Amino acid sequence: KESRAMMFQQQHMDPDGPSTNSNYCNQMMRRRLMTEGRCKPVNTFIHEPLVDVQAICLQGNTICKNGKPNCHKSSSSMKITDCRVKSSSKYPDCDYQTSHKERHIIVACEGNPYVPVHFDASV
Ligand code: PAP
Repeated sequence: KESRAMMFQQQHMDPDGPSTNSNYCNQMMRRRLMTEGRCKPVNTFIHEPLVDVQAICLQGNTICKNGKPNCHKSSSSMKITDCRVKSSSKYPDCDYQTSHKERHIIVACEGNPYVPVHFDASV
């Protein structure tokens, strides 16, 4: 089984992106294997260097949406792309709306080293 930290990178890291392309989410959600078995309803890609995203684990501590205390909010805003499945989307043809944004992000961190394992929110 892949580690949670590797899974976070597979699902959320795209430092060199995004291509200026309204098909970004359709391509990336498939390429990163989030359209296997079901269309993952929402997912965010982060377009910043991995080291900058890992550093969020040392930044402002905050409560996660599930009530756990291991979330951290980025002190800087970051380039992200939100992918949200369209209501008209029918598996296996997963069809996403692509929204490029610049926001502070909140991630959950775990382990030693203490690294991101879950994307909680953008604010
Ligand atoms: P996501 O990043 O797309 O939200 P999600 O599956 O919600 O992915 O979370 C990834 C992992 O972070 C989960 O572990 P699992 O893959 O073994 O199921 C989840 O349990 C874990 N995790 C750790 N801390 C938290 C937290 N505070 N809130 C949510 N998930 C957390």
